[in-house]
Amino acid sequence: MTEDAVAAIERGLAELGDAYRDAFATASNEISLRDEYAKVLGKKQGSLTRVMGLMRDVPADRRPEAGAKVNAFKDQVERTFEQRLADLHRASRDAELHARPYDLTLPGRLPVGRGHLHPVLQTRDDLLTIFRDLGFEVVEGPEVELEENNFTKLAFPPDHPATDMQDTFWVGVDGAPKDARVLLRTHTSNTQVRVMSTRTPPMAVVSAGPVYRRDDDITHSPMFHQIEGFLVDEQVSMADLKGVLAAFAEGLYGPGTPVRFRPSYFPFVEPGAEVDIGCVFCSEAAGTRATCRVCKTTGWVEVLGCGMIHPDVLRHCGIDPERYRGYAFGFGIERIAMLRYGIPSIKHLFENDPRFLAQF
Ligand code: FA5
Repeated sequence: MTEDAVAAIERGLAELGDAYRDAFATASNEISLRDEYAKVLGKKQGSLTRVMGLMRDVPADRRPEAGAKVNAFKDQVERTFEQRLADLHRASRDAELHARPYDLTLPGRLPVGRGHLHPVLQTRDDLLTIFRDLGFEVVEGPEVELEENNFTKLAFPPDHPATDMQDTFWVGVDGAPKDARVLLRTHTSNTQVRVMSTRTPPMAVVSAGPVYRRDDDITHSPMFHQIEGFLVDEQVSMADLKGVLAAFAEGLYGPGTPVRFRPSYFPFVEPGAEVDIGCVFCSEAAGTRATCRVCKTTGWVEVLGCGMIHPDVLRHCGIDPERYRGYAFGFGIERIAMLRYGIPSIKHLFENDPRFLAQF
């Protein structure tokens, strides 16, 4: 029986002979080569695998001799396979290199949809254009800011609720020196401070960009965009501010758009006001006012905060309040975009759903 096992192995190897060489050589691609290889060395059905299975019956003292024969045969098969595989790879690479080249300048066969700016950025650009046309210079400010430029120089008292951990995103405050604490700016008024601290009047500047607050509901988002504008000169009054904001409302919503100022409080302006514009979604004449959800039937929608820059703020920025005065205003771009396009929730603007964004 044991002699038979060795003999059977030898007979098996002899029968296999070198037929595999022809089979490998005639395989014309990698898939058929691998099929041929599996016929010889496949785990279950391979012809050589079956012969190798006979090793189980070879007695220990004859195993080295029988094993050497089997392994030598197997090595030959594997070497031949690897060699052929390398030849096939080289041949297909050569074919690729010598094929007719692709013309990369040809137009694509499928039309590619064109993208466009996000509605918030479209609105931002339109607003900046209005102010640029009114003579304002556009300036950028940082989103990560010192507490000093975001709050202190704007005359926020240290215990103002806006400076709270619950309202503002502070950055690495632990261990920071008290006068160098860093935060994500809560409004674009930081740019007002930066520009006023480095230039001498006159100046008329607008700045737009993202701001951050711990806010989250249907009209409030933790990240939103603001535009800040301000002007400092020797002869400046609320009347100038009113004229600029009326021009802005007309630029945005058309001639004759009504504007109304309501007294309001911001620590960095005196006097301060909030500005409402006439609701563009309803009208008394058309009988739609009584049900308007946008203006809550009042006929007015609040869009921004503004006022005459507080003398303390001018002083903090190195500007003499005896000689100069200024006005400033700031508003949320999302709010304007929502009114402009009739978007009922601020969330739509940040979900990035292409079905929504494609409408603008
Ligand atoms: C300010 O941020 C002042 N810096 C504006 C200002 C500038 C006043 C210069 C005076 C002089 P307020 O916190 O009200 O003010 O924000 C201004 C506008 O930002 C609001 O009218 C609203 O439209 C928008 N806004 C505020 N919080 C959010 C929020 N979480 N999500 C979206 N929009 C917001």
